[in-house]
Amino acid sequence: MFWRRRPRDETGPVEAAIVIPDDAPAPDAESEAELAAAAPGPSADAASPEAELAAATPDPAAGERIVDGDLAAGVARSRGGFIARLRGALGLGDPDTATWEEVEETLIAGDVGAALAIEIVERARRRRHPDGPEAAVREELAALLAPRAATWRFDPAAPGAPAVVLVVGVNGTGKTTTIGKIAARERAAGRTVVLAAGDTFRAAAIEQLRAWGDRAGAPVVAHGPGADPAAVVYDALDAAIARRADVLVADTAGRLHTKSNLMEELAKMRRVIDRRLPGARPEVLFVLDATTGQNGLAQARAFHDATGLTGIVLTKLDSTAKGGIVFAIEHALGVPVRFVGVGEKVGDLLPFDPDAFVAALFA
Ligand SMILES: Nc1nc2c(ncn2[C@@H]2O[C@H](COP(=O)(O)OP(=O)(O)OP(=O)(O)O)[C@@H](O)[C@H]2O)c(=O)[nH]1
Ligand SMILES: [Mg+2]
Repeated sequence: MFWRRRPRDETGPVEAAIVIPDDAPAPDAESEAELAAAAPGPSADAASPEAELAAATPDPAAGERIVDGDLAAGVARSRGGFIARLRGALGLGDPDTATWEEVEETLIAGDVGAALAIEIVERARRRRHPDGPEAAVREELAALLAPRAATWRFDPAAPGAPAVVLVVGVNGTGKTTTIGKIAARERAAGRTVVLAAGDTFRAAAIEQLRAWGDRAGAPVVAHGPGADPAAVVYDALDAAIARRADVLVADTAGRLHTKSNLMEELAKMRRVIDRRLPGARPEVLFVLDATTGQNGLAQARAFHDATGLTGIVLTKLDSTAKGGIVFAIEHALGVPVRFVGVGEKVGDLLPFDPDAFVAALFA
């Protein structure tokens, strides 16, 4: 293994790239001995490259200032789409059966899902809300989203260890972009971040992550294309621990949920984390493209079964008029939506706030 330090850029933070050659040993999570053999060595003495990298860790206060994206603008299409139709139906006075049927159809068209739409309408009808039927539907929708602490952040995976975040999902949903945005957010909040280039299918995927890492001031641990992703995660974990990083975020290949071997690869990454940090509780974020519709639920269930999801990121909310998938996915999985993506800019990943979301939809 060798370490390469990028030259200091006068305008940006120090950027350190950790490069591991293609022929680096790949740990097989089945064997402790193999894992130990693949480890880059636990401690950093003063003269080691690890120590040099630690000294080069960017100033925690030097993270790029990011401007938060606009939630109201991000849900404008949904507000003008299925929510506008719903309000149009309910705004005509005392709703009759036909009106409630239209509300149900509108919710289904907005990707809330048929079973859930029927439940919402039944409950809203029964309520006879003093502020009218629209308020009843709005409150029923809001009630589907579990309350969460506004102060939520990634927890250390184990005491004294970095938070470990695995980002999973099918092709093109926005995983790598989301990781870049998360890295920038964490850095802007003064935390240090290491990224793991666990999508080894394409060289371009590694380069894409490096570009985000450079921008955020987060070193990227990468092996060559085709390398074992679990080995990349293992090395990245070691680097993050040695550097006392606050957060390690691992990219993974976009993969079809029907391919069980690929699911097994994700499970192997989890085993590697658990062996390196016994009892670790990694955050497993499932990235769902909001424009996918109800098919996204099947994807999410398959990933949940394989890896045990702990959070959901709903991307491209800005590109859909059917934001009802937010309600559907939380209800179906019992896993919280943690972030929503409302655009391609670095600040366009917003921590999910249910009340603000519902208010923006009905604004
Ligand atoms: N409009 C919009 N575009 C987004 C958002 N998030 C990601 N994208 C775009 O979606 C496209 C795919 O993003 P990637 O991050 O490469 O997706 P990925 O899941 O890593 O893709 P693979 O690695 O190929 O599986 C890019 O063009 C992103 O800019 C979002 O919230 N809104
Ligand atoms: Mg990617």
